Amino acid sequence: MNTIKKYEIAKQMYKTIGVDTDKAIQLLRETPISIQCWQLDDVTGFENRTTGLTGGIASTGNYPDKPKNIDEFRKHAEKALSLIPGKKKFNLHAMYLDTDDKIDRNEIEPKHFQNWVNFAKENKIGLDFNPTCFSHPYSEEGFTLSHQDDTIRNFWIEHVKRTRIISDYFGKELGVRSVNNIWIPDGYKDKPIDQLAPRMRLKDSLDEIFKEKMNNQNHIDAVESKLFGLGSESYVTGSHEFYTNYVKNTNNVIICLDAGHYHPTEVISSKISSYLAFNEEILLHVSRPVRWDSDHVVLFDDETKAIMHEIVRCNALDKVNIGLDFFDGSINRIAATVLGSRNTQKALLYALLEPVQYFKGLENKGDYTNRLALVEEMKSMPFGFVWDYFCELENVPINWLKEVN
Ligand code: RNT
Ligand code: ZN
Repeated sequence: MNTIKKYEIAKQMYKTIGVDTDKAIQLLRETPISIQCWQLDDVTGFENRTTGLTGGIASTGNYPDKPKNIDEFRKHAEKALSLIPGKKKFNLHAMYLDTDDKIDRNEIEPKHFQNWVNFAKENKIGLDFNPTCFSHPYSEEGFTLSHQDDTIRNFWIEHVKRTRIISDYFGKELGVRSVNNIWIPDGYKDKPIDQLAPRMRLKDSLDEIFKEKMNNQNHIDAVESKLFGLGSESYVTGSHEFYTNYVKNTNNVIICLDAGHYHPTEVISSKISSYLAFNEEILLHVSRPVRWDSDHVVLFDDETKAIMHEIVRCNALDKVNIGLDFFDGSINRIAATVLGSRNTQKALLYALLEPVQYFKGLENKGDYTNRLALVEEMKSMPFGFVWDYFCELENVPINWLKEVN
């Protein structure tokens, strides 16, 4: 049976429970997914440097065919993008600059990213951005924006200020707002005596960085919290509580919730509504922690579905920016990028195919028996037929693996 016939059957089945599959597909098509560039090369980038990946994050594995230069990298990116349906953004890090000049992080300018803007225009996608506050001699002492040495702290302040200008340039050039997400690795391996002083310095650095007000149509700032990293097991300056308070007290800065940055049994799907209750916009780093912040490829698993259910059930597609963050060097990197992106979109479609209003009605009536039973029934609905139809509409292969192989 062909894809359209299968879709028609699914459409009728969803219709009987009050779900409009065409509408779900339309919403999915319009929702951008921000694809992290760094899965394609194990978080390496294109700077002239000898430092490996630092900052307490790690990509393991040595699958062949890691791109050798930026042109090859862009070819891999294009291949991956061509196999991912829907609306896309490409998420760059400052260390992916494109220039032959020897530029340090406190010297980057929009012109060093001009080729990326061209790339985005050609591929009809938006861009997002990140300062790179790791893999650099000035991050080796474990502190950047909260370092006690003013020379080092000011170096990073200047770097981040410049990333805001570049992010703003992306937004202006592409007509799609760019999110500039600040994540710093700062923290202590062992128990600190003074937990407050680094946080006071981080607050100070951020205030200085955000002093220059920017047009939020082109650019918005985000800050990403974390519980621990390799080498910062006991204390991280930019904790969840720190940034939650920071965004509450600062206009136009949003929180970034990374699925791997909490205690092992803590999930970000249960945090989203607490920000929405205060009308806060959110950036997500959809990821998969396995025992620690391991950044495994995103699966179509329970937590990814729970995250998307939350967004849809809270009617917050316009409040939540969906970004991805994983890096696995042990498998084909293009396949990893495609798989994690498609799984995220699948989870979103799965959530969009739920009769939310009906379920809310059951809940409000106190009918928890039907709520539980019907949510379980949903799991055997012909969701896959709708997904395949969506891929066909978007002109991307249903069997994408064949292409990568
Ligand atoms: C690190 C953060 C951060 C990075 C990227 C590469 O724990 O999750 O988002 O993964 O900046
Ligand atoms: Zn992250």
